[in-house]
Amino acid sequence: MIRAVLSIGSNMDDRYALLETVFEEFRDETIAQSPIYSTPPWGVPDQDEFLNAILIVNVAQTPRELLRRGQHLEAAAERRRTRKWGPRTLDVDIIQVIDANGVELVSEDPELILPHPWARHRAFVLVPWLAADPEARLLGVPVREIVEKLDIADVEAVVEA
Ligand code: PH2
Ligand code: MG
Ligand code: MG
Repeated sequence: MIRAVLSIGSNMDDRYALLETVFEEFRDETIAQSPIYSTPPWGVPDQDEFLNAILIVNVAQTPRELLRRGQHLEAAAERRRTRKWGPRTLDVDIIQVIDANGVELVSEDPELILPHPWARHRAFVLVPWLAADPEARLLGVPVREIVEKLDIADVEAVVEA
């Protein structure tokens, strides 16, 4: 059994319905879920606002199997990979994995880098994560402390939808 933190996002088509496909897929394995947030596009600014949320799941799978499940949902959403950090119908990212012994996994595997290399910079991940788990830690550091060091404008721009 692993515990994984999933960040989900959408800025195309019926965003709520697309996020709902992920909530539905993991309904029986979800241990915590954030509200849905409206977030300004990060990285590539000239695109529509995103909806983002965090889901914390317990799954009897390997991280790779979990990755495939997320990719399957992205494919079902007819995700097209056009531009890095560009518009997408659905993105399911694995932010962190904790193994059965409570140890946070660290991986340099280019297909699944853990923890997610950009997570610490992204208010659209960290703010929902704190809402789902106020005690969350990333590589031992309280997520609350990481958020305090982000640009306050970026943090305040992440608002419940
Ligand atoms: N995802 C990206 C790039 N930029 N910005 C927001 N607000 N939300 C996202 O989910 C997002 C993004 C690439 O995965
Ligand atoms: Mg992503
Ligand atoms: Mg992704």
